[in-house]
Amino acid sequence: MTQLVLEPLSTYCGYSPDEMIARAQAFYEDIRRRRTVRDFSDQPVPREVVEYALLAAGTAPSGANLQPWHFTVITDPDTKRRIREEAEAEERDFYNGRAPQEWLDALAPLGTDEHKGFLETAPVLIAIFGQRSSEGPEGRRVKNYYVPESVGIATGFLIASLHAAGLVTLTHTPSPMGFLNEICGRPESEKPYILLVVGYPAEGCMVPVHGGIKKPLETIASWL
Ligand code: IYR
Repeated sequence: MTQLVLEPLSTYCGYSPDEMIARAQAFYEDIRRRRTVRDFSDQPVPREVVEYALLAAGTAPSGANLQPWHFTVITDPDTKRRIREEAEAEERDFYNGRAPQEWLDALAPLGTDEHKGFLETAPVLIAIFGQRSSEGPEGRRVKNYYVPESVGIATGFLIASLHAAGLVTLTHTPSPMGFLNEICGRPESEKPYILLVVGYPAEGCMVPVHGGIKKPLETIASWL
């Protein structure tokens, strides 16, 4: 068992209250520009941008710091085509019977359907897996904790980092997406959570007005 070893917190940066407000506001002003995009350009993205964004994702807090995630980056056109075919097969069932009407009604303002051409057009797909267990000391399996929460936080960091770098994303969730294990060569102990589509917006890219409307502060937060 690894014992507790402490070190001074040397990475912390403190600011005056005014600076804190300015920094919090600046972050908000930048992140509020983020829009989910479904119309991608095929322009390739610099690999280093994706690598730094993945490094940023990897700094996320996680249950017992077990970092229960794996990111498979797909740029190969044949692999993207296979993913599109599998995703569209699932989505066809979803939109033509599997999804209850209430769900389809909720999706109507987004204009989504079973056609997922962006899975081939966008230069980068990132399949995000959560690891139910990982390999511990001497090859033993150790259970991971708070996997969905940890993966969700890491994905948030990833999306924010890609946005800050000037890329756009779509958090795509073909359902079910077990086919990603086979295509990405990931073990059954890993569960695919999100297929993140990454790239530049197509020229003249349009987004739904609905998606830009965010709930006001008084609605999303309360103070006691
Ligand atoms: N997975 C389907 C349906 C879908 C579901 C939700 I919740 C969304 O926010 C968007 C789409 C699809 O990708 O079309």
